[in-house]
Amino acid sequence: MFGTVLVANRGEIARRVFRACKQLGLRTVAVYSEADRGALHVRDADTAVEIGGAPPRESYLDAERILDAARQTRADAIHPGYGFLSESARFAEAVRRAGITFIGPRPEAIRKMGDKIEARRLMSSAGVSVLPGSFGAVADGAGAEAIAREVGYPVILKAAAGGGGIGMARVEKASDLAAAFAAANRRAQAAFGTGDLYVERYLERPRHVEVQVFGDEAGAVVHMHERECSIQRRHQKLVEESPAPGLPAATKAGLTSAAVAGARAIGYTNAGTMEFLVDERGGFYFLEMNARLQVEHPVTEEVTGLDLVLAQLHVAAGEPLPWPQSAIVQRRAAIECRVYAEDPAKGFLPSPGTIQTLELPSGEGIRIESGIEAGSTVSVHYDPLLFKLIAHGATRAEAIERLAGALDRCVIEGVRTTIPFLRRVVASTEFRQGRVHTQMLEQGAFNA
Ligand code: MV4
Repeated sequence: MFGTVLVANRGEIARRVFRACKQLGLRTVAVYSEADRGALHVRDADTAVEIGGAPPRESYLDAERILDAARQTRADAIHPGYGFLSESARFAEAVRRAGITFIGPRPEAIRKMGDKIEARRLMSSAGVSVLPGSFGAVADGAGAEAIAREVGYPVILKAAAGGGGIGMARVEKASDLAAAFAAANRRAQAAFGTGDLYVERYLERPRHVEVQVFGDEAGAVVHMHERECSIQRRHQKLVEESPAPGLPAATKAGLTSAAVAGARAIGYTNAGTMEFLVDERGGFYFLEMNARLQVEHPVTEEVTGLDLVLAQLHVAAGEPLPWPQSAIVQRRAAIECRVYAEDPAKGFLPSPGTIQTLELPSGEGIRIESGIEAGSTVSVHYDPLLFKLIAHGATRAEAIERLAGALDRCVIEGVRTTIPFLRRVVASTEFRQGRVHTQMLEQGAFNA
């Protein structure tokens, strides 16, 4: 095991990783921007290095400054958290070249999964079902039209370098394709520096279900069951849970075995997530793979009783996965709510400012992952996630009951938060019946 771990991140995830490091007796290094001088994650670490200005480009996205901090503090390993540089193959490669362990997948795996066309092709070759569509970049509107004629309308144009919903366009009919292609191509070029697009048959009102996978350097790959993540707004997840309510047993079995087959096919190591769309009949289709630890990993931890971050540290140090598949069991139900500094009454407008009052719930079945305290400032420069509230129970009903109680006990003054919205979700009949899909917010399911 390495001696010193630097976390190239901030907020709750930096603190989560430090906690795991401390359990193993590892020395911890924080990096922080000017805006984060007083931040909790800085105080959690044994050593902290200021790396630059508040804008992420000048600090948390600056690979050179982070590597300098790692060399200066003699860090043996870097954990990237999520977001920022976590899925940068170039960063993972630079870390490796500096003789430092990257706590995550190999750069090659990050690169392959970052190219959504390549990911789709590799997963399809591995026997994982994908939606009908193109298996390469389409050259122009006419190329897209030829594919769409085969698979049927509506179709969706997606950016090869996209993911997370950026640069997608739904197209209803052939006469709209040329213009939609030009617009999506231009947007992808501007956002990613490459305009490559591919085409898929569009699936209406799907559920988003993902499978946590884990690989070690000896080639073992296991899954840690699924998470239902359909309650999203503009591709930002708001509520995640496991088990996925009402998922047919055959779908569940198909998803998990596809996820493992897909991860094995690319020699995947460390924590990753295979995302799928699930249709009303239980059919499932590979969407993309996230080559990182995800925000919602605590849901899986509460359900299985495993510690994913500890596992990441062990596996990155070259140790085998400690659990055979048979030891990874969904024993409980867990639900996570993401509390953001956003005003749901104003279209989820960001609400930066200073936290004046902060009272967070605790108790049986309640877990909080927080990056803030009273007096913290919520900067416009970063993701406005304040904390995650995770409830678990023996059953989904028990988890919901605990979650509803915990949401009612949260007191936050100084910024607006998504809590009023989350309370409505948890109180709703649709949610309580487990009848969720990705278009619920657009359809106004949880409006006040
Ligand atoms: C789709 C789709 C329907 N059909 N692909 C959105 C994010 C990106 N990862 C893929 N996304 C979608 N791809 C086909 N062929 C609908 C979505 C989608 C979505 C997916 C998951 C969760 C929420 C979503 C919200 C809107 C659209």
